[in-house]
Amino acid sequence: MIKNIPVKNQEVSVMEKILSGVKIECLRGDIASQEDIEAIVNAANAQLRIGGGVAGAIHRAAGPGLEEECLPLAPIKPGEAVITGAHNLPNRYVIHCLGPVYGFDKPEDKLLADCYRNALKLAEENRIESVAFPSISSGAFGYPVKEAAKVALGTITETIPGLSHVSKIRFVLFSEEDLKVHEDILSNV
Ligand code: AR6
Repeated sequence: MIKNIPVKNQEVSVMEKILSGVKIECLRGDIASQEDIEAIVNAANAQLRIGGGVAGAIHRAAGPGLEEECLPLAPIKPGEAVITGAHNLPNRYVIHCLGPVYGFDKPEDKLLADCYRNALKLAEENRIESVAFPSISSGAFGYPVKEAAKVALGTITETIPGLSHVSKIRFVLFSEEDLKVHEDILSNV
């Protein structure tokens, strides 16, 4: 189902599907501007420092306190996730995941699936109700977006029957093409 929701006072078109009582949404936007979401997920680097892409957008919006909180938690390995506060972001938490570098960290599909599983595990442990993910690894880390989306949505579909706190999972895609890829896969789940 496609409907319009307000994000930052603008109407945004969002595809949604309910699976095992959990609402899964796909929309085009900026992960650092998801005001109605409790935890956003960072496509982090191993050192949990400000970087480019998602990590740059999140750290810039959060302010330097986020990097200070992150430093004692670093380094993390591909597939791992850690949780911090959200500082100046409009959310309560940031869950930082290190995705695999495509063609280098192997097996990349398992490591990418681990990111989604571990992020949702942390969300459950912290009684978080809504989580927004970017497309982890599909930028600087080179994972083809369609393959990454299959792993992401497949892992989430497998994981949601065991969730008791998370009731909304949002994919925030940066480009219209990436949004279409996710919508196509979600409509076939
Ligand atoms: N909101 C939503 N999606 C975004 C945003 C944004 N603000 N910015 C980029 N994307 P990437 P990775 C999309 O490179 O591949 C960093 O430098 C982007 O188009 O952020 O896991 C870190 O420091 C792509 O589809 O993450 C790491 O070193 C997706 O988000 C490294 O890059 C992921 O792109 C992590 O690489």
